[in-house]
Amino acid sequence: MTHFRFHSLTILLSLLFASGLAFSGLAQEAAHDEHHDHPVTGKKIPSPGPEDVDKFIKVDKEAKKVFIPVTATYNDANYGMNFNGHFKGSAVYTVPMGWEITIHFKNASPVPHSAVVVEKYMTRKLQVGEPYFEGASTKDPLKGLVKDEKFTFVTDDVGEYAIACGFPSHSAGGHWIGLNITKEGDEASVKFKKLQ
Ligand SMILES: [Cu+2]
Repeated sequence: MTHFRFHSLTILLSLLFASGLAFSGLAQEAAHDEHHDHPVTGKKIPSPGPEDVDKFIKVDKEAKKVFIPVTATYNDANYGMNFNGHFKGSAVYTVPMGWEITIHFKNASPVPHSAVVVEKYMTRKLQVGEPYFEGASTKDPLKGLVKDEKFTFVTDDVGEYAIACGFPSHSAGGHWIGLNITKEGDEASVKFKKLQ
């Protein structure tokens, strides 16, 4: 009987210890979410608004090609976790299916970032996974060590996608912008929400 009691106490203590560990894990995650660990969060310049769209897309309608410059940490919006000053889908590119997209990725901060095109719902995950379209990411997006790289892919499916940062937890923290591939249409465009 004594032995049994001792054993129950051990189990109880183990459970308490385990829940303590789980709690400290959550606390660490919360601290990470606030991004106190980012040393440089970008310049204090305004995010581009509707009047600036021409600087952030080049369209060749005849060739059905789009060129999109995408700078991570363009400014300090969202603790630097932005593309061209936008985050959480506040910029949305719209491109017809079958067109070719070239993304010119740049990282303006010493913090690792990357770009990978995934289905929009994937942005909520800790890791966004493989690019949806073949070739639609910077090299090794999980590590995000690329500073300047171009990649080209063909939009061979319709749907709501995101240009997301592949560095773990960044897209869940808002480091993504929208990319809609439409079935019809002969024009590509970008819309910027007005951010203060
Ligand atoms: Cu990032």
